Amino acid sequence: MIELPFKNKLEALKGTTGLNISYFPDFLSKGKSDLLYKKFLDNIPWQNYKIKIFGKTYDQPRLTSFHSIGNKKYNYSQIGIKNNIMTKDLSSLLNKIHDKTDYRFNSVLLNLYRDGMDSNGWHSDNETELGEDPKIASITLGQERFFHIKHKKIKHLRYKILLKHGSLLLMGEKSQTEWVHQIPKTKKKIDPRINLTYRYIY
Ligand SMILES: O=C(O)CCC(=O)C(=O)O
Repeated sequence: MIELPFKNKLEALKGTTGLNISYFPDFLSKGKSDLLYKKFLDNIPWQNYKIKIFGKTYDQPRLTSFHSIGNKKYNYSQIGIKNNIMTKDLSSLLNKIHDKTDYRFNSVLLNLYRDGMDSNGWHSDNETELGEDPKIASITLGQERFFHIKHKKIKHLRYKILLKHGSLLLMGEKSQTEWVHQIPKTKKKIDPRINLTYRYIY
């Protein structure tokens, strides 16, 4: 697996791999990132949803919370996720993302990875309500963790990026239709990480 950014030239990869992502390591200042991390840790209504795999029920290996403008329904992983309001902090991050890209978003799914055993398995964000070619804006706060991305069909196209505190990762065209991503577990003793994935729900 090749670690990105590869000499900081993510753009150069587009032509060869078709991987349409952009990474902004310093999207938020250290002060703002520290503040939001603490606020979200204390105030987001984190919930541990259950998932069914082959008929058996398990706790999801992370806590989550979904927020949207205008009470959008999201059938995320079929876990019956509750809709919460878009708070001031979540909206101001949304505006900051909109300043950086032409992609548009109206909702956000937050994940709290409590330790290295919390994770997010290989998947793409491709629920019907996200439309035909979903784009995702992903902000990391707290512990840096590796993000893996691999092509669904071309085996050697596998990359990883260490997502920094205060960073933004934009996943563009075809990133969900042709690629899958994950946050793997780690045995290292690590701090919690909060991730916000902004999405557009139709
Ligand atoms: O935590 C991350 O960076 C990725 C989150 C993710 O893949 C998801 O919520 O679908």
